Amino acid sequence: MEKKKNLSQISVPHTDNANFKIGIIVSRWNEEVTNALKEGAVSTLVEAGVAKNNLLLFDVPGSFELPSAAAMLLDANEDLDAVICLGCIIQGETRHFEFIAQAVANGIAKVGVEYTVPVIFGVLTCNTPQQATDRAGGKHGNKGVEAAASCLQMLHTHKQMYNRK
Ligand code: DLZ
Repeated sequence: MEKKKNLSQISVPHTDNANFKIGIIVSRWNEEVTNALKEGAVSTLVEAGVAKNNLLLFDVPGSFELPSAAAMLLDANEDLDAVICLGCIIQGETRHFEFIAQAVANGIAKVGVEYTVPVIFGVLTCNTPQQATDRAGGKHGNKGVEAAASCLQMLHTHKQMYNRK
C-alpha cells in the first residue's frame, strides 16, 4: 500500500455540515503562507456544505496568540461547534521557534480539552520557508485543507458521541 504523505487525500464528510458553526483564526506572521492555509480551509468547508455565514474568521498577530484567541472566541460564542487555528512558525537563528511552537501546540490542545469541542492544530512548524510553501498549496498539499477535513471528521465524531446519551 502506498504510504500517504498528507491527509489532503483523506475523504471529507459531505453530509449534514450546513449548520456547523466554525471559527477560523489565522495568524498574520508569514502571511503569504497563512493566507493559503485559510483559502484551503474555507474552500474545503464550503465545498463540504458548511454555510459561509457560519464561518467566523479572525486574524491574530502571530501563532502564539492562537490559543488565547480560540478560548476568547469560544467564550464569546456559546453556539460555536469548533475552531480551526492556522499559523506558520519558521525556524530562525534563535530558540524562539521552539518556545512558540511548544506553547502553541500545548495551548491549542488545552483549549480543546477545556471546552470539549474540536480545536484544530493547523499550524506549520518548518525549518525553512520552502517547507512552508510546499505545505500551503505546494507539493505536499495544503495543511489548511487537512485542518478543515480533520475539523469535519471531529464534528461528526462529536455528534455521534453526544447522540449516544
Ligand atoms: C516573534 C515571532 C517569531 C520570531 N517568529 C514567528 C513565526 O515564525 N511564526 C509566528 O506565527 N509567529 C512568530 N512570532 C510572533 C509570535 O507568535 C507572537 O505574535 C509574538 O511573540 C507576540 O506575542
